[in-house]
Amino acid sequence: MIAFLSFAVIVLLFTVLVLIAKANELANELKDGKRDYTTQSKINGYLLIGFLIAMFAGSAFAFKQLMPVMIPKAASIHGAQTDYLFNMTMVIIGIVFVITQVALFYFAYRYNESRVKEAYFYPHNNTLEVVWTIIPTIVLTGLIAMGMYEWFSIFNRDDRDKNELVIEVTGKQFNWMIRYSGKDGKFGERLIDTAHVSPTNELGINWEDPKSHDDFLSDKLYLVKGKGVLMKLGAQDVIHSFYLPHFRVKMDCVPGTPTEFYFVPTMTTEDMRKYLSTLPWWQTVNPETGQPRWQTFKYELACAELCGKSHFGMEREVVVVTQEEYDAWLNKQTSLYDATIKPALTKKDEAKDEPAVDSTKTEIKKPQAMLVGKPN
Ligand SMILES: [Cu+2]
Repeated sequence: MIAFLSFAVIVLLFTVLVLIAKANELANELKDGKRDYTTQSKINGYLLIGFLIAMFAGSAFAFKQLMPVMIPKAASIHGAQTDYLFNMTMVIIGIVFVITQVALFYFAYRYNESRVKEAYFYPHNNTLEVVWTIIPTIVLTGLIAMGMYEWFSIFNRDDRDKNELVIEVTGKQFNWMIRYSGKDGKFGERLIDTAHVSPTNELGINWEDPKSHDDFLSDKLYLVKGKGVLMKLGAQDVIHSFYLPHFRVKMDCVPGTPTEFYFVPTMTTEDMRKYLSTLPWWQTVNPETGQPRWQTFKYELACAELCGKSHFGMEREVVVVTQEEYDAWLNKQTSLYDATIKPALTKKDEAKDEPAVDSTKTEIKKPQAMLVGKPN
């Protein structure tokens, strides 16, 4: 409400100012009998130059202030190439932007009416037309070609690590379900039907499939440095977007349409912290933790699709470790089947009179922490 009222006040003030200026103009016209734009043109000319200077000074200031807090260098192989493309595009369009804006504002100032300088009338020049059509065409085609080459190399299946790690991530309002295939490296079957999907088995895992017995859910996304990882992505309700900013990974998670993204992390969380400890902003103390910022740095997984009211809470920590650390972590995980289904089956078996258990319909409480992430 306050925002709306503030906006209304600004609009009304602006309208009043415009009307006063208009009335003033009409009064002058009535007094002199003719319109005189000279003074207005002079003021406008200086305002335009002022705006040009303020725009570039403001941009330079914003760059200086914000560059140190921007996301650090890419922690994946393709990410470095993506950054290179991004920076090159920024430099090229930046140069064009500066030249065109300076020319636009300077000419508006230089040829304003008060200076009584008549602009040279130059309606057409074929050579000029050809030059300023061909040069941007070549540059843009080059940029698009490089972008396409990069896109196809990211999605090229032949270049992939043969021992890639496969992780299944399913987005839902408002959480991520991260499933690992366990020690056998194979995911248990999922059956998306009313017999299998239930509040206690949201992914619809078929417990009769032995491959599902070592699958586990993790509240953090564990990755291995230097090892290719294939993210198998999906969504349960609306479109979400799997976003790993530090790895330059972003892919939509679409209900009913599986998507995937393959990449290779190049820095462990510790490597990144070590790198950040060399940068001035990251050395400053975070008042919330009392520690230098680099010490508490964490990679993150976020949802980049505005998917509902708690969209902001769809955040998970990403941990990149070495293969040995990953193996140790893997050994500590308890499979979903062992943690929830097996104890229930044993319990039912003990009560001999009970009818046989249909494991797919068994209603068992899962540890809440495994499914419900706490928004940080
Ligand atoms: Cu989302």
